[in-house]
Amino acid sequence: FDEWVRGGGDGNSGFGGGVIEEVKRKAAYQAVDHHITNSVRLIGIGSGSTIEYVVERLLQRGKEANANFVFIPTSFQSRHLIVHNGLTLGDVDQYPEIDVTIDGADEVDENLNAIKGGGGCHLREKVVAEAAKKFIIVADYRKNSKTLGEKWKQGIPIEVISFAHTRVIAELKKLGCENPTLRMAKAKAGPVITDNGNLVIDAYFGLVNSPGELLRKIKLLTGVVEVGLFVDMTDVVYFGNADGSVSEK
Ligand code: ABF
Repeated sequence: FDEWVRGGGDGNSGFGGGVIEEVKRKAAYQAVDHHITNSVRLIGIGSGSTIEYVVERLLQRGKEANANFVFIPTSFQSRHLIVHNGLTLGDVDQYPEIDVTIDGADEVDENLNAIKGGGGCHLREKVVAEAAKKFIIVADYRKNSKTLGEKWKQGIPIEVISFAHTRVIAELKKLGCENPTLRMAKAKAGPVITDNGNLVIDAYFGLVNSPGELLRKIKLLTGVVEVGLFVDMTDVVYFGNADGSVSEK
């Protein structure tokens, strides 16, 4: 993998050694082993660092075994991962209905609702997740919580058009978010720009007891393109636990 792909997409963790990486790898491998079988053909590939282990597992099967699959990306990073590793690239325009999508997450609650978009890719991730008959999340134990907002304190990622970002920030305050923040690039030279040419606001609402309700309110704000709340979408989550085991939720 190129170095930028290793760290790319997630913005919160890197590709390397250590317990976290090991359990991310185990969760990803299990998801692949259980769901990428000969009965599927069209596969959505999410973004972030855990997804790299999904691709790693697929590559272990060899070229021939992957020849019948078509992979649909959810971001620039994910597209690069598919192409760079010689997998067959598809497009959601070609395949608006796909078999299975595997993606990472920033936090998952007890009802399998998720916060996504720490890497700024949640718009395309949601399109490809919705296109799939089965949507699977792979993550490590740090993302496993009872209620959203318990562990992911950076806020709910909200993709907005540039023209409306100050207006949306004002409206998010009215909805109860104290400090909605325009996401800046690491070098602080300017804002993060998504694959779609938009901006991202991170809005922390504390514990989110009704994610569906909050999603609807934010989505109705003019200028909002997509919200990183994935509600009632996930079929199964594979968590890599601190003790090295993998649990299905
Ligand atoms: C994507 O990458 C995102 O929706 C989420 O923000 C992030 C998770 O990354 P990682 O697997 O690196 O924790 O799935």
